[in-house]
Amino acid sequence: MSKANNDTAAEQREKDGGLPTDRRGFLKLGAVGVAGAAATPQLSALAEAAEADEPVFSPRDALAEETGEWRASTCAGCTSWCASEILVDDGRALKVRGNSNSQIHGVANCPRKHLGIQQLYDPDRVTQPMRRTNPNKGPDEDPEFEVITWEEAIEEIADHIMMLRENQETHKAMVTRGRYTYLRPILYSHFPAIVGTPNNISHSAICAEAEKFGPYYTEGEWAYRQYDIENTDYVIAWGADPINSNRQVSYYSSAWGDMLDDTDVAVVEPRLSATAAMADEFLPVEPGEDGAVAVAMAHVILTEGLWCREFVGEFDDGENRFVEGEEVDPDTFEESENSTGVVDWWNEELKDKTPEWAEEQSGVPADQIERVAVDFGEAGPNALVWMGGGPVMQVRGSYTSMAVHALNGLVGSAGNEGGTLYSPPDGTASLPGADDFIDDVAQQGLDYIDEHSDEVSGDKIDQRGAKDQPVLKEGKSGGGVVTNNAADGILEEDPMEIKFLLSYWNNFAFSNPENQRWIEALSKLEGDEYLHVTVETNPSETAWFADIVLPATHHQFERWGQLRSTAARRRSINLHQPVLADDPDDPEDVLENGRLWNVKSDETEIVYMIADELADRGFTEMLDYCEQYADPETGQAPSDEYDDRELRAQAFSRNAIKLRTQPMWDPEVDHPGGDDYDGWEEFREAGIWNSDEWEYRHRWPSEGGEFATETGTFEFYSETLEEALGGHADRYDTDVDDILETCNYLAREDDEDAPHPFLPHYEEPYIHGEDDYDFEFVDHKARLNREGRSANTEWYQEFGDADPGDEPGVDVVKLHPDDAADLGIDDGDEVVIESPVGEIECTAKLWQGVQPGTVAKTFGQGHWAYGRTAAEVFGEEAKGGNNNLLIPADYDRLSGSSVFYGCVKVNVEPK
Ligand SMILES: Nc1nc2c(c(=O)[nH]1)N[C@H]1C(S)=C(S)[C@@H](COP(=O)(O)OP(=O)(O)OC[C@H]3O[C@@H](n4cnc5c(=O)[nH]c(N)nc54)[C@H](O)[C@@H]3O)O[C@H]1N2
Ligand SMILES: Nc1nc2c(c(=O)[nH]1)N[C@H]1C(S)=C(S)[C@@H](COP(=O)(O)OP(=O)(O)OC[C@H]3O[C@@H](n4cnc5c(=O)[nH]c(N)nc54)[C@H](O)[C@@H]3O)O[C@H]1N2
Ligand code: SF4
Ligand SMILES: [Mo]
Repeated sequence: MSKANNDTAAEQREKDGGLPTDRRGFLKLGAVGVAGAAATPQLSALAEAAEADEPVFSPRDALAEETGEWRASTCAGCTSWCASEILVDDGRALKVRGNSNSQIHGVANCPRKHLGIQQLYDPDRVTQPMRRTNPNKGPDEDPEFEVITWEEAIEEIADHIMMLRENQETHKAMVTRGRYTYLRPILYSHFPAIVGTPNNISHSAICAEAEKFGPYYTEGEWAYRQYDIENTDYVIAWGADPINSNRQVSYYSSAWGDMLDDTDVAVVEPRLSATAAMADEFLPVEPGEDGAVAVAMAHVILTEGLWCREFVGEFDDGENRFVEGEEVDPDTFEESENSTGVVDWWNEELKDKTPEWAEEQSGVPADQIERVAVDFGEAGPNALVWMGGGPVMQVRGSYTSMAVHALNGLVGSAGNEGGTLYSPPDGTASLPGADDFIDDVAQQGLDYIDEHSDEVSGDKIDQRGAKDQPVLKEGKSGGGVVTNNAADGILEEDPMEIKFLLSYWNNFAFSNPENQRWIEALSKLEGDEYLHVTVETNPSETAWFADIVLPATHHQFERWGQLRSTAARRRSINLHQPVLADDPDDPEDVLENGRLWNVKSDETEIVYMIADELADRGFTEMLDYCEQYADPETGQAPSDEYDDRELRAQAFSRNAIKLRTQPMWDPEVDHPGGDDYDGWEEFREAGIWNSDEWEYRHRWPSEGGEFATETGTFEFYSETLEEALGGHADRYDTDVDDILETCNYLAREDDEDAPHPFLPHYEEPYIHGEDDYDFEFVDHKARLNREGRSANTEWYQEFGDADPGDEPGVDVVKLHPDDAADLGIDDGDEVVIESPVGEIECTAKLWQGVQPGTVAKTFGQGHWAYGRTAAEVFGEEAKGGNNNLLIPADYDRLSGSSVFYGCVKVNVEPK
């Protein structure tokens, strides 16, 4: 049962009865299993059992009686990365739950976790390597994939890399990643470095970078927060829907109910979200106008005298001079050693930003802004703002990110009990690096940009660091990623042409705003000179354009890896394991029993196999790099253990995870405080390491700590941003105002009437189609979206009404009934939505939960590939509409983020 499929391609083809020639053949090939083309994998697997002499296994009985074994792994269905346990019996995954050893969420899990099993047994999974036979690429070009062996696939990849080396153009290679595990440096960083290309592009900028900008440029943390909801008295969920999406959903959705007993919740949202439906206050903000509400709340907190004296300071005589419209003399205020710049903030930005002013901008009633600010301020320091992507993944979102997050500073909840916390340290080990394995040819590729910096844009294929893409991650010009702009980089061949693309665990042809451009960019990689390899579980829209599709192990059930969770004041280190094998440490067992199909792990096994093939061609550096990964218990390198390449690759994978997590399990190696294990075996079985608890206020200078900012304090005036933006301006021999203008912000250093660029402030939103279209478009995540990966599961489709206002089985756009009446649209009508960049079709839903003048739509539907459940007709017709066809490719350029929210208007018409 559940054997790896080691048939040769020729045997496989014979079983398939020849090659598929129609576009559905792609799907059929992907799904072909051990027993041939007729049945789906589950069905064929069960049929095989029925023919055997052994008693037939009954999953139903096994489930009822829990006869199997609970084995630990990790769910990466979303960025919560929850530690999980899987009930496995006879090589079958039957059921999932949270990991009972987790001190964060225990056995609790979110509803999405269950969909993982449907992903594992998805009948449309890619089960073996495939090669494109149609030389032409395009949405209407059937790739006409044929099955090939791993051997053939890896040879073709190695040939292509050797060709780039021979032509001294290794910089024309590129790796993209979406989701990942912390074995990612191997494929994402070290592999490109050894090949010799700067081009590794992550999905982070279509994810949530702007959300890290505010925290970084106020308190020096480029990271997500955790929220001490057990000890807080007031939560403002700001464009975040924590019981539904965002992070640590398993934990928060189980802790939320208890919290509601004694904590007030306010939600700032343009639509009635799941969290808003249970909240004490719902502040219905006009999309994009969040900054106005944030600065007005800061204004109220100061005028009402509700700031935290211990964190912010006090007037020398104790009299509150934060009076509407009046400047404060800085000499009269003694700022605490914990913060800087509050008086500048008041004088330059806040003094006139009254709730009445904010009501005009945002539509949120002034008395509600005032009430929420007062209640929040009074609850401080046990009061927190939970900032999601909504208010910040916007054209001028970086500044809103600062303004919203600064509220946590004003009430002194930053790092404090009942406030916003970060992760305690975990001390995981760095993986062995690539530096010693970069030869001259590779170095030339890595130096390409430096040597051509006058002729090309930016530092990598996404043009990060170009004048119009400062992307100031962690203070550096070009320090972050501009994921979506890589499509333009490829199309413009700037900073270089791309001839080799390896994409893994992402679907950029679907998930990027204005994804039409990715379809163009991927179609451009056509012809013998080009090779696009993708490593996937499903025949996605991206795979449709690939030359080689490599079948990926499913992260939760079939591979080694590691992620981490951060909540309940702790951090945990969570293991992914090949749980279907009885002995995951044994590479033979993993290859034989640990996988459903002939699949391999992207970040480890595939790299090893390519390395081995390159060594056969005389380029040995990559294999030498891999062979550094000796098992820390036995000292054996992969090749000491096995001759067979696939077994060596699996040993490499196991060694990598043991090295990475060694501080967690090896009593001889220190960790910074948390669970102690006696050895690998004990840690592996537990599947998780829990850190000690976060120490409140340990970063406050008054407690002997330091924030990682220029001043070491929480900066209401960001000297850290002044330094970073100044650095980017110097790079282009210009001033900050020129950069801000180029990047479409309104702040200016030298203009008294403009907002100040180094203070958290309000900027009017930049909205595409503002004057020519009728409705603000509100995009949001579906409760059952596993990022972009659950669309081919039946439960995802059947339980579409898990989101307020949505319907099962159809993709709806939610319209206010008054707007619908004006348009002559009824519930259930088919409609066309048109934006300045594209149009989609879906079904109308009349709903009071959206404001007049706005329409809301969950992201996730609109697949025309991916599988037969996701698409209406695979390869031909989309099911519903992809929101990204409507959202323009635009950026919050200070953070590199693609914008999704408060950025576009659309028209809706009956079809
Ligand atoms: N269910 C589910 N959960 C997920 C994921 C998933 O796919 N599904 N993905 C995970 C990933 S990868 C990430 S990065 C995180 C992201 O987590 P979040 O950033 O919290 O993501 P969303 O749920 O999309 O939150 C955006 C919210 O902003 C609201 N919004 C839209 N426009 C505006 C606006 O102008 N102002 C304000 N204030 N709000 C606005 C939307 O209605 C929505 O509720 O979620 C993770 N969790
Ligand atoms: N309009 C709109 N667009 C969005 C969002 C939104 O809310 N609204 N959310 C954005 C966010 S926050 C994110 S993070 C991105 C995510 O977008 P991407 O980073 O592009 O990732 P997904 O679409 O989740 O990845 C899907 C691919 O992963 C493959 N896959 C699934 N499971 C596995 C596995 O276990 N291993 C491997 N190797 N492959 C696997 C599938 O074959 C599929 O091709 O989307 C962004 N796009
Ligand atoms: S919250 Fe996300 S990572 Fe956690 S169980 Fe749910 S889908 Fe998986
Ligand atoms: Mo994300």
